[in-house]
Amino acid sequence: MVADTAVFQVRGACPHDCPDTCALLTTVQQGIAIKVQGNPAHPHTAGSLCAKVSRYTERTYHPERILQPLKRVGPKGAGQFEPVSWDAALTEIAARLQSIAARDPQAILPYSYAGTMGLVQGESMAARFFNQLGASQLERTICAAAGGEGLVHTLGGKLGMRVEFFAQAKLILIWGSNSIASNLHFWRYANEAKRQGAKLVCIDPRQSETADKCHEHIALLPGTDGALALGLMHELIAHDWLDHDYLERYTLGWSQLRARALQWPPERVAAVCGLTVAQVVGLARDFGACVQAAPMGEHSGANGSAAIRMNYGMQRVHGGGNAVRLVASLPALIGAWRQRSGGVLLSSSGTFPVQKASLQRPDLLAGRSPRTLNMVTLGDDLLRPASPAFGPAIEALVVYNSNPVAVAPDSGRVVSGIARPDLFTVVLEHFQTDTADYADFILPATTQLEHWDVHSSYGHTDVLLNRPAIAPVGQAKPNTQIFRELAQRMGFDAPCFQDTDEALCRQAFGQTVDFDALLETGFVTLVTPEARFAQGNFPTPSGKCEFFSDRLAAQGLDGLPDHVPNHEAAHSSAIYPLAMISPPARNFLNSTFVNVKSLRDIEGQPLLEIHPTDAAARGIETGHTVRVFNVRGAHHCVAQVTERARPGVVHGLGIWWRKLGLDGTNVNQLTSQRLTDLGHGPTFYDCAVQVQAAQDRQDLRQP
Ligand SMILES: Nc1nc2c(c(=O)[nH]1)N[C@H]1C(S)=C(S)[C@@H](COP(=O)(O)OP(=O)(O)OC[C@H]3O[C@@H](n4cnc5c(=O)[nH]c(N)nc54)[C@H](O)[C@@H]3O)O[C@H]1N2
Ligand SMILES: Nc1nc2c(c(=O)[nH]1)N[C@H]1C(S)=C(S)[C@@H](COP(=O)(O)OP(=O)(O)OC[C@H]3O[C@@H](n4cnc5c(=O)[nH]c(N)nc54)[C@H](O)[C@@H]3O)O[C@H]1N2
Ligand SMILES: [Mo]
Repeated sequence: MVADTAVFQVRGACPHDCPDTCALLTTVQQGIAIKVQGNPAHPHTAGSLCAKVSRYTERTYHPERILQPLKRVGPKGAGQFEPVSWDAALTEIAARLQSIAARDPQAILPYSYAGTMGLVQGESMAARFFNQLGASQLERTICAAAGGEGLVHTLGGKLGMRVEFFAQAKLILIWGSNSIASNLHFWRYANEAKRQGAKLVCIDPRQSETADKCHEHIALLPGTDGALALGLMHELIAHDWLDHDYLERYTLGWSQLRARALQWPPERVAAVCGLTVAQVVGLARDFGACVQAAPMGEHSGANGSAAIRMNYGMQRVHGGGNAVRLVASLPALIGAWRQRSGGVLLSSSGTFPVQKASLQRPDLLAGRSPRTLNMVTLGDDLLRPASPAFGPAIEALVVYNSNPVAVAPDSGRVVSGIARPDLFTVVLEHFQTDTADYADFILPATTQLEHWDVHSSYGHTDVLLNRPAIAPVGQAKPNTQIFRELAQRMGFDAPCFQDTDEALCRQAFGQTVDFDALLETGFVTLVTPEARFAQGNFPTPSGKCEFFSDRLAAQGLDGLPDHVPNHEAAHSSAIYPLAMISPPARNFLNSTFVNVKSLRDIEGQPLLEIHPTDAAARGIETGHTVRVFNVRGAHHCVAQVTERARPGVVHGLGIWWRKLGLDGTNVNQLTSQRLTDLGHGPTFYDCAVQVQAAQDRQDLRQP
C-alpha cells in the first residue's frame, strides 16, 4: 500500500487516435494526477509528448467535465440537462432499449470510433452488449478504410516498414501527411535521416509545417496522387530505373501495370496534378536513383534506399483506395523493400495479433445477422424511414468514443437526424460535446488516467498497457462498466459480461503477448522481420506484391489500380470552383481538445487558408469573416490569406466544435456523405466550395 501523501508514477499509454501511441508516465500526489509525461524508457516516445497530451491533467480536471449522469430537460439540442442517479439512468435506458428490441433490435444503432484507441474501452464489453442485443452493426470506416483496403489488396495487410528504419533512408517521401502535427514521433526519425544527408520531399496540396521543413514540396491538387504515382512509374520504365529481378520474383501483374503506366507521360500527369513537368520528372529521378540494382539476384546495396511515409490524408477522396494501391506499389518497382530502410509505411496495425473474437464475442449473435450501417452516412440513415431495403428506421442511437455531430460529413443532415424528437439517444462522454447536446441521457465516462486498457498501434509495433493512475473523477465509470451494468439490467446473463477490465486486457492478445512483461515495463515490442518483404513473402493470396488483384477483379472491379478523379475536383464546377480540404489542426485531435482553452487559444479561431490570388478575386483579406458554401450548406470562418494554399484549393483547418465556432457550424457542414472507391470510406477532402466575404459578423448566429 502506498501512503496517501506519497508521490508516485504510473505507467500508461496515450489513448488518442494517432500513429504514435506514446507511453505515458503520470505523476500522482495524494490521489491527484499532477503531471503527464512521455516515458523515457519507451524508444518511440523517447520521453517527449505532443502539446495536447502533455496538458492531459487540464482535460481530466476540466471544470466542464461531466461528473454525474444527466437527463435531458429541454428540447433536443438545447443542451439543458438535470442530474439523475446512475440507477435511475440505467434503469430507464434499459427499459427503452428493451421495448425497442422487442419489436426489432436492429432499430438500435451503436455509434463509436476512436475517442480512445484502447482495445478494452473501445470494442470489448460494448461489442458484447450489442452482439447479445442483435443491434445493427456499424461499419467503422470514417478514417482509414480506403487506404486500409488499398494496402490489403497490394501488400496483403496493414503492414509496412518499421518506423525506426526511416532514420537510415536516403530519400523520404512524406506523402499525404503533416507529420509534425499528426505523427511527431515519426518526424524525429525523419529528422535524423535528414541530418545524415537524406532528402525529404513532402507531397501535399497544403504547404504544411512539415512541408516547411522538407527539401522539396510538391503541392499537387487534392485527389491526384494516383496520377502522380503512375507518372513516376512511367519515368522509371522510360529510364529503366527498375529492379527487374525483384519485379520478376516477387510481384504479380507487372506487364499489365507497365502498360497502364505508359499511358501517363509527365505532361499528362503535370496537367492532371496541377504541377510542372519538371516537378514530376525530378521526383521520378530522385526515386529512380534509389533503385536496388540486382543483376544476378544479389542485392548490391550500392544505392541508398527510398522510404515512403504515406498517411491517411491522401485517401479521403473518391479514388483514395486506388491511389494508395498505386503508391504502395512504387517500392517494388525499384526493389526498395530489399533494405530495411526502404519501402512504405501507411499503417502497422496488421502486425498485432489482436484476439478480436475473444474481446467482442460475435458468437453472442447466435446465428442472427443484423444489418450493417455505415458510420459515414449517419446523416442520411437517421432520416431514412423503414423500408424493405433499409429495414427498420433507427429508433435509438448509443454513442461512445465519438462526436458524430462534429466529425461526420454533411453535418446539416446529421443534425436534422439526431434532432428527431422520437429518436432515443444515449451518449457516453467526458464533456458536453455537440453530440451530447442532443442526448436523452449523458453518461459520464472515465478518462485514460482512470481506467485499465491495452493498446496496439498503427505507427509502430509495440503493445502498451495502461494502468489507472487515479480513481474515477466524480461518478464517472469506464465504458466497460457502463455496458456491464446495462447488460445486467437487460438480463444478459452470459458469464462474459462479468469479465473485469484487467481480464479483458489479458484477453486482448491472449497467449501471443507476455502479459507479465507488460505489467512490469508497460510495453512489449513484437518480434517482426527487419526487412519484411526483402524476399517477397507478401501475405496476399499469391504471396507476391499484387499490382493486379484477382480478388478485386472477382468483385467486378478493376484488378489493376488506376487514377480515379475526385467527384468534386478543383475547377470542375463554375458555381463551386474551389476544392476544400479540411486536415487536422495541430493542437486538436479530431474534435477532442477543442474545449481545452489553452489549446484552443493557440488555434485561435476556425480558419480558412486561401491563396492571395483567390482571395484578391473575392475582395478577401486576412481576418475577414468569410462564408464558405456549397449545395450542402454554409459555414462562416476567418480568412487567412496565405501561400500555404495553392490557387484553386482552400483549407478549413481542424474539426472545431460547432458551438465554439462563429455561427454554430464547422467544416463538415460542407463535406459530403459519398463513399470512396474501396473500403466504404469518407470523402472529406473531395469537396467543392465557393467563398465570399461575409456580411456583418454580429449577425452570424441569427437565423
Ligand atoms: N495533432 C493531430 N494529430 C492527429 C490528428 C489530429 O486531428 N491532430 N488526427 C489523427 C488521426 S484521426 C489520424 S487518421 C492520423 C492521420 O491523420 P491524417 O489525416 O492523415 O493527418 P495528416 O498527417 O495531417 O495528413 C493530412 C495531410 O494530408 C494532406 N492532404 C489532403 N488531401 C490530400 C490529397 O489529396 N493528397 C495528398 N497527398 N495530401 C492530401 C493535408 O493537407 C494534410 O497535410 O493522425 C492522427 N494525428
Ligand atoms: N472534415 C473532416 N472531418 C473529419 C476528419 C477530417 O480530417 N476532416 N477526420 C476524420 C477522422 S480521420 C476521424 S478518425 C474521425 C474522428 O472522429 P471521432 O473518433 O469521433 O473523434 P473525436 O472527435 O476525437 O471524438 C471522440 C470523442 O470520444 C470521447 N472519448 C474519449 N475517450 C473516451 C472514453 O474512454 N469513453 C467515452 N465514452 N468517450 C471517450 C472524447 O471526449 C471525444 O468527444 O473524424 C473524421 N472527421
Ligand atoms: Mo482518423
